[in-house]
Amino acid sequence: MASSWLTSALSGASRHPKRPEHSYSYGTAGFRTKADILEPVLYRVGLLAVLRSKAVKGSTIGVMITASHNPEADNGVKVVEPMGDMLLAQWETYATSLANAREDDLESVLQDIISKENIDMEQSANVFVARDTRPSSVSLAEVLIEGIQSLSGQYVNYGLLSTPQLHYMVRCHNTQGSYGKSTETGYYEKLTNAFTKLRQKNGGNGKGSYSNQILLDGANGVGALKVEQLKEHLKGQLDIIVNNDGSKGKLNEECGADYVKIQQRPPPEMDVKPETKCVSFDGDADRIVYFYMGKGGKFKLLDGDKIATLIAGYIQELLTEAGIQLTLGLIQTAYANGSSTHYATKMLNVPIACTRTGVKHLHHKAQEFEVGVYFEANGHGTVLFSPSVIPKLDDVCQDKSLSAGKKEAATKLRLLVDLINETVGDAISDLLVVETILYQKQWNIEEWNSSYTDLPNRQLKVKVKDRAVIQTTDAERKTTSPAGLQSAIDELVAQYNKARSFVRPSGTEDVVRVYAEADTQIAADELAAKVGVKVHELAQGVGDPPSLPS
Ligand code: G16
Repeated sequence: MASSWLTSALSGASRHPKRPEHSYSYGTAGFRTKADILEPVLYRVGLLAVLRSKAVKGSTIGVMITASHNPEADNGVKVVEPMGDMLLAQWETYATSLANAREDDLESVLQDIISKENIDMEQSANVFVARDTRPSSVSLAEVLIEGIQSLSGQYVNYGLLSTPQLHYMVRCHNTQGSYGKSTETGYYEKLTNAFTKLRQKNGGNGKGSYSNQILLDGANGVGALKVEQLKEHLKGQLDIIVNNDGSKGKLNEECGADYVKIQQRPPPEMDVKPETKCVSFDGDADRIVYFYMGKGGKFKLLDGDKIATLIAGYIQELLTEAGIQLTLGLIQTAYANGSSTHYATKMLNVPIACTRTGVKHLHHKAQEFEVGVYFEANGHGTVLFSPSVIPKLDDVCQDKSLSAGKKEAATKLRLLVDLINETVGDAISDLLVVETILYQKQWNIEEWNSSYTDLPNRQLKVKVKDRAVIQTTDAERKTTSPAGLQSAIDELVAQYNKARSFVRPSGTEDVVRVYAEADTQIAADELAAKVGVKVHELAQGVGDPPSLPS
């Protein structure tokens, strides 16, 4: 006779049947597809989250319902590990098997996970649930909860949160508050306390051209709502004006960090005056880019690479001032602008590592350093501090034999650790970190931008019949399939100066992404377009070949 948990799980699954024509994959950042085919996936992720919680002896697991930068009609789901990081690779495989299991195979897939992971089904389980502002997220959360309850899991539904806030809550809860209070207020308090103290320490002599005014593009998403709450805790230290706050426009439509980065222009809804410091979040507020309109109305983007080098440079300065030796590394992907890599290695002397796209890959690589700064060019990133760092900082802060300057630098670093959400890239935390550094340097956005000049670049999307035909190697910098594509890219790249180009299948959208950079914008655009046409030709393109944004 089937156990009661199994009967309950299977009967729930029959209420949310999976259609044979749909297949799902736990991709770059969880499951992500059209919202209207996600119901069976959400139910099964509910089951998975309970199993994962039981497998880690009842520690709390997080589940975030969001499709982040994707259009409003899409949705998705990401699972958060007990320390707030991303789901283990082995469990991604289980998630994909569960999501794709036929009704009559579900029992064996569940039993297989339970036996491989040696899960005690009597163990209690706890799941934190949150969602973004997509209309579909409400009903998908209900289905997820049904899945959790069918395996008798406990849950807390936080409703609307940014993705990084959920990651933070999960970690706080599992570490009994040593990382902070596992409430939304606790999150704002932790960040703004550290921000305020750093601002006091940094003094800000007011002699530079730093401005505390920020024009924010909230992508019509959850970040816009959360920034309004943040402002209450900041008590006027930053003057943030929120645009695209969700009151009229659609989520990520002609707005948001991805739009600004790919289109290389401000959202049309924003009235951007020259030199005004602007910031763009994505739909679930785990990405941030800065931008402004420079001289002659030229759009200037300060993306994840500029943020990463600013932060890495600041940490390095503080380490030097404090006389502390730690291994500091910067993790990037193939999308990192060649100038940023050059600046980090030659000017900052910070070693670089390159991984595949997906913050989960960067996060793991960053753990190899005592201080690992990781950012994707799209604005997704954070800093990780190894467990040995805080005691080292505390030793310097308390050592009476050391100079006041050294202790002060170590104290600032200690506060910076509290200002950073280490669990995952966090637009709100990253904003506060950037503003801290700019304030200390008394820089305006133009001064920050002048640290190095990006090589002109262009990204395009190509629709193909099956994007899985594109296979890559060398951290996605080269293709191994389809035959002839890499040699065609090499030949095209050779025709331009300082040029580089690569293509890869997206893990969040049904497209192939093309990246090109070169010494001029015209050359980068031309190269991207030519590579896009090659992809279209060799990988069974659908519709017209790609064209440049008008
Ligand atoms: C997600 C991932 C990022 C990745 C992005 C695009 O971001 O978390 O690491 O860079 O997708 O991935 P791809 O090029 O494979 O589509 P988000 O902000 O959408 O969750």
